[in-house]
Amino acid sequence: PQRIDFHGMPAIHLRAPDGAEAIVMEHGAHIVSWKPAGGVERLYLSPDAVFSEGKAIRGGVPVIFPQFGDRGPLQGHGFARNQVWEVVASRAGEDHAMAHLCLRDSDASRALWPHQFLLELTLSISGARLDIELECSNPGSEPISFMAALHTYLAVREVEQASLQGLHGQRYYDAVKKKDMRETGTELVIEEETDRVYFDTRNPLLLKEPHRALAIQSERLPDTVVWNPWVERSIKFSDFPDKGFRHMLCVEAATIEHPVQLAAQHSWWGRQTLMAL
Ligand code: TA6
Repeated sequence: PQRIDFHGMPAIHLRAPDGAEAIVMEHGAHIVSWKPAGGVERLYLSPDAVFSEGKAIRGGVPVIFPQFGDRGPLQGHGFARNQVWEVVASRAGEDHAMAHLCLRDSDASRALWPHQFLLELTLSISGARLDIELECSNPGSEPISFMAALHTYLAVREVEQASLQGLHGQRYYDAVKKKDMRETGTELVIEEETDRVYFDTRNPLLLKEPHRALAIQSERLPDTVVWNPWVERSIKFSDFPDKGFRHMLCVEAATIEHPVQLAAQHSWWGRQTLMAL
């Protein structure tokens, strides 16, 4: 692993012996690039993303903690994505490369959220696979409660030619229509603004595109958010090109409906795995 400068900020470039690559930033423990072995970039990073202290990066894998969106009193999606994490370890093994970063409560975090915590992100790449594990420990003497998400922006060649399978029959909240719904289709094709939280999803998902696919699995992150801002929302983002929505789809592994209740001196973890097919 190599320390690099990525748009003016410190990052780690991981390279597995099989050629798989990823870049993770200290800012937010934000994964901004992943190329499976022998493959092309599979994460979407906005070409207009802003890299600046305290600001969220548009694209890659923002770590959402301790609040999802505006479902609470904190700033949108919490603060973990806007703070500088510490690199605990990074190494390449015989068949993989990994990095481990952590974020502890600080004066800045306690001013926003008055709790002790230790958040850890471990990413590991090997061949066609990316594993992202988020762990939270409660070193304090009081229970804590939080939501979390890996807000993964997947790269697609043309969103209307992509379909997401595995959500059939799932209950979801449609944040565009502001309604509780149930998925009736066997595959989801994005043809309009889409912002949904699917609850208690159990199946692996498959993002299919002409000539390629991506398997998406999660463990202990039971909800799945599917987001594409489409035409009008995209125009409102200054850090996102007007046509950027054509080349991304967020498929996020999250725990939103039932926030994690973490007793003092306990820890929790959740994981998202992507596998290029
Ligand atoms: O995960 C979907 C979502 O919550 C959307 O509602 C949308 O606003 C998006 O995340 C991006 O949020 P951000 O705070 O990064 O602009």
